[in-house]
Amino acid sequence: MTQKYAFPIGNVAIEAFGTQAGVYIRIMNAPYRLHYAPDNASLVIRLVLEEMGLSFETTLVDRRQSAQDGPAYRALNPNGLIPVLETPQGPIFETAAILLWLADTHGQMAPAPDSPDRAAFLKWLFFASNTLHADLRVLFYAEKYIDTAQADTLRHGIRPRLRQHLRVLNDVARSAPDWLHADQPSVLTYYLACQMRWMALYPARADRSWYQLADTPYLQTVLMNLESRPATRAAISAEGLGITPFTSPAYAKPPEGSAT
Ligand SMILES: N[C@@H](CCC(=O)N[C@@H](CS)C(=O)NCC(=O)O)C(=O)O
Repeated sequence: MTQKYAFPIGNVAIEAFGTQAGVYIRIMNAPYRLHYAPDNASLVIRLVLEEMGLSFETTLVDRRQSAQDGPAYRALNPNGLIPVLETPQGPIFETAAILLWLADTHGQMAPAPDSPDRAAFLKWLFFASNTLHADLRVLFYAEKYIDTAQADTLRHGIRPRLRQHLRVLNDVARSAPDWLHADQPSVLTYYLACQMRWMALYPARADRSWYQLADTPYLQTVLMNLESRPATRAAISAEGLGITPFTSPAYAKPPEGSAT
């Protein structure tokens, strides 16, 4: 018989299947369900699930209908942001939290908690999330942070910060730690690769000449190597990303849904 997985719905922990009244349970055929929109932050999670060889289902969040703002999605993530990964421990949101949880749960793609490399890995994972990704959101969604008339000024101001973040990360890649190495991907590698892809593409009608992959040659090598991996090929096919999604990205032509 095919294995079934019991999922709590909402941010509720359960001790054992069926033991608590009032907890809604969804029965699924895979241990994970990724709520995704093409070429959104959910792409990082898809790549990592594929790279770890984990079985998962997907549910499209229809951005054309602003489904991320609707009550069903907000029950999973009250912040209305993509992605969410439903797990047997409940839904997880925040990209870096999902990545760290997957790495620790499956003992893959990150230094283990007792590894001497753990501290260095964690500080750069958090930098990628708290600083790089947060600044990228200012670039992509400037109108959420300031009056529309000033949005371009804000975008102009954030670009030098992003370039500086990339310079620093390129220096880390030059020292080639196991968790940012061209030969073997970590969760952080895929997170950075996706963020660099988005810098090259979004926002669609803004100046993007400030971003040149060749300015960060050590990161460029890391990204190039990711493109030949089966996990990347699977994501290309699922989300219509084109053949060089990290080093020479094109807008997604997804089989379902839309990026914005
Ligand atoms: N801090 C969040 C950011 C996620 C995020 O920015 N998601 C975007 C898609 S790539 C989103 O949901 N945008 C819709 C919105 O801001 O309304 C995370 O790391 O998961």
